Amino acid sequence: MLRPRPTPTREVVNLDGLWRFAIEGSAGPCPWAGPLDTPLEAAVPASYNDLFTDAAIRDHVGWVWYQRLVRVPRGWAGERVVLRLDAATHQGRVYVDDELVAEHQGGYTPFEADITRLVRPGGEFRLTIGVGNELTNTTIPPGTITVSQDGRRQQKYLHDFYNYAGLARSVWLYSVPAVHIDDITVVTSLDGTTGTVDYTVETSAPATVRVRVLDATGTEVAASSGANGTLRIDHVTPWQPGAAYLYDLVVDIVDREAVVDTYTQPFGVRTVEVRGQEFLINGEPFYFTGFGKHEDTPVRGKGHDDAYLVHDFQLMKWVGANSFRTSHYPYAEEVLDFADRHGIVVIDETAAVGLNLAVEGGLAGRPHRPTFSGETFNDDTRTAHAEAIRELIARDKNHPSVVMWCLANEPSSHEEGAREYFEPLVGLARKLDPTRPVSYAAVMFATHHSDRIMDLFDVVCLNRYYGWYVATGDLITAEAFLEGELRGWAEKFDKPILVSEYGADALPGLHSVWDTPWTEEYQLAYLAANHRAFDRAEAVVGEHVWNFADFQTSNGIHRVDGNRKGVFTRDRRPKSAAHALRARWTRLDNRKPRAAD
Ligand code: BDP
Repeated sequence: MLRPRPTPTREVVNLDGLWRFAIEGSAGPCPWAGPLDTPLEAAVPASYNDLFTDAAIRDHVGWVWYQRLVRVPRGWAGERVVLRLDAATHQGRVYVDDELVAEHQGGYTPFEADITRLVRPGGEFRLTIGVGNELTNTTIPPGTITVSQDGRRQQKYLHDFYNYAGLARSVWLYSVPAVHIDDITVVTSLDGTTGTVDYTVETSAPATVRVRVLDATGTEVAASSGANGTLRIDHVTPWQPGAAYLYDLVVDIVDREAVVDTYTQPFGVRTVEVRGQEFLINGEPFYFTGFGKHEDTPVRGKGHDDAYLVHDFQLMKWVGANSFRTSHYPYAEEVLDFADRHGIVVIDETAAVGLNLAVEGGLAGRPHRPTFSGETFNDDTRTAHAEAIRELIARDKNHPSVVMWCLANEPSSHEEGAREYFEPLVGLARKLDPTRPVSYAAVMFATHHSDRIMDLFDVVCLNRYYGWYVATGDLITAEAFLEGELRGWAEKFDKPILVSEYGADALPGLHSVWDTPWTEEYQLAYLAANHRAFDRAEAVVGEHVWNFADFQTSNGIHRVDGNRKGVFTRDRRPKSAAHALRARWTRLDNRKPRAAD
């Protein structure tokens, strides 16, 4: 799916700002049929939960309504008019005046509606968007709704981060010509100093397509015609981690000599490959340094914010991070565009976090309901999960920064039914994108002995908390356990290992000379113990600390004002660990440190 971009044949209007806002039941039975009767206004983009001081809004389970008036530019006569929501978390319903024009399930991928027949150039319409936040056993991510004894509906879920909801990304109105470009797919490879670019263009009707490649100076370096083909770029400048280089693919639909529609798709030329226990980018072994992140800031919740985007990337560069994982859902497209332009490597994850009922049994492994069964996560869950994979790949396939798909975070991969659940999903991801490795992030409970699915994937991604949830406060035992487990996975699967999570909570300002959990010193010592084990295990190709920054968690979990495993605080101040990571990572130059270094 193409991002809305202004081009000589397309115009884009951004609809962000203040919208009328109400929660279900507070604005009459049919709020889209007229002006929303409410004193409240909400900012878009932002999660709505932390904007107000009313707990009934923050804890609301169900639908909320956003409404505003929109004027269609008067120059759009003869054009198609399209509404685009970058995200509605987790369900969206869009009304133009009284008419339902789009419905969407899944809170982190975009959807659109062609509303041409309902609006007129120069005219105004009432745009109402319903956003639902309910999570069930057939949504991605999943959850359960319970009713308390006093009648309150409550949302439970199997992940720790707060269930922020609302319009957390931009809303757009844009125009396209009647015959237009629907989609573009670019796949690149390198052949010595020549870059090859396989492209496919989908159009709304049969049309004559012309393509050109422009380099970063705007000079044409290749051209062709036809809806698909291969372009060759001599003396190509590859896209590299830390040294981004982007070309533009300019796609035109032409009718004789007239350009009917034109769209510019940026792309980078690079290859990704897993070979033995190595992860190769452009044929070179790559060592991942960085973080699992969250879209999470004070007040805005999961609302996209360009200022935080710039600042977070500055901090990642400062600390020597060359990569991050979009834990635990697809991030705003602005983030991936920025990563493309700044040479940061991305592992792109679906929102399938919490497919794991073993967590109900806790670390002690008490009896729990089976994760994969008709009553728990079933065929309908998998159908929703498949759609999440389809929408993620459709949205992000052209980003050079994205080097791997992560299909799920911490599913119960050691339980019966896991293989039946995951095998078709891995097949789907490979069919949709045969060029990128596929992974999932494995939970502590699943060891190399008990896991049932790792052989289906390309990279062993491990979330491991030795020294925090296991062997708490005993880093000597933790280091030995960790090293043993890393060796076990390497021997059994002979694949690269990425430690996709490791971390310890730390309260900034809390200090101790002892190995005392929650102190800044303990977070430092914890990371150092982990690093020693990584450096001795040859198969480890990367380390993603959990988390980049402290983040908000649900009320139902024991945390001190959120998850404090951040290397930076929620307002992005470095803890002591940030300086230690900086010392380690800034001298690596994308290569694996050795135990002797
Ligand atoms: C891991 C989860 C992550 C949590 C983390 C933690 O993948 O989302 O925030 O644990 O407990 O299991 O800090």
